[in-house]
Amino acid sequence: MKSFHEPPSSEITDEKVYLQRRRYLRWGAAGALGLAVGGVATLGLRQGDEAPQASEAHPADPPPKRWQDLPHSRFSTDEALTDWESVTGYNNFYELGAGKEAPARNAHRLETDPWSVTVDGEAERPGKLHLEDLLQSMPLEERIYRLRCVEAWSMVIPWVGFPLAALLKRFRPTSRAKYVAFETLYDPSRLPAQNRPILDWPYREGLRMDEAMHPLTLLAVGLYGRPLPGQNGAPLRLVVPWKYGFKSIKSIVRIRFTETQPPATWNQLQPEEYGFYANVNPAVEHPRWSQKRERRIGEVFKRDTLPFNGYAEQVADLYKDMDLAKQF
Ligand SMILES: Nc1nc2c(c(=O)[nH]1)N[C@H]1C(S)=C(S)[C@@H](COP(=O)(O)O)O[C@H]1N2
Ligand SMILES: [Mo]
Repeated sequence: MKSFHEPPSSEITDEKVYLQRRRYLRWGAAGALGLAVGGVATLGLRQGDEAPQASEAHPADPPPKRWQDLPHSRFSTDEALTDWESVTGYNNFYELGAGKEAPARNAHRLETDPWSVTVDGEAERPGKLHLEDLLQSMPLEERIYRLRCVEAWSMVIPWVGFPLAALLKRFRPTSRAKYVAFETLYDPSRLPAQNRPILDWPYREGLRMDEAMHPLTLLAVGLYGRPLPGQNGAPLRLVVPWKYGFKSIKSIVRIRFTETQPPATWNQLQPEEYGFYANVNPAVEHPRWSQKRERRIGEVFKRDTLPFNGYAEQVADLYKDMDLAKQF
């Protein structure tokens, strides 16, 4: 078994290249940086990319009875689903280790019972919600969405969840609430890679209020009709299908209404590469790899990337007053 602390170079992901580069810079070995970045860029399909491994994580809990006949959302795509093994075996969840297979391997560490979410900030009725109450009271449905990672791969995932708006309304955001901030659990005993300064923990993300209230914005509690596996962000994660995957923050414990734009982890680390908005956009080049095309996991040939990941008709209006090449 590979040591979780030292992923082999074949598992080094594109997002991770940046982190490595930072480490090199900190050590003053700027020369190695060119090698690391250039090396990966020329490899094309890398080993860790090619054949997602079957998930070694504990099988997800059986679905609760009342999940058996969930309504199917009209917002679903009818594209072919990415298989369960890839959806649960090829992940980005740095708190459970870098490398696509590490999260599944380490997911058993992420104990999620009990779990609660604190909702506060600019709201008339701030409060704390226990996961069980949330699952009982929210209108669960199945929704099939495309997920597009900034690393230029994509999947089609059948989520179980409910619109974020349905939850947010319960807390009565005030007129000062212009943004919504999200935080992942901080607990190195359950998310062991938080013992290392890979990112500025806890992972944070944010949306503008209108984005958060948009009917496409989902809080997912399951996939493939089962509770979310740890590696996919159990027990509760955001899904914003028209944005790059890093906006879809996992294992949420806190939601906060704010007046100003909240800090977001990748955006703070490297704003030229990871915008706050991060709308999928084939016309905005990422400094390290093109966003024009993508590889759908399980397919051989690349496909064209669509503006807003194919959800332009529903969301383009949200940005009509913005220059998306500048405010990316
Ligand atoms: N807390 C947290 N959330 C996260 C990440 C992470 O490392 N930590 N990775 C993001 C990235 S880069 C992507 S592409 C998606 C991947 O979701 P999936 O593994 O369920 O496909 O989760 C996002 N949410
Ligand atoms: Mo990603």
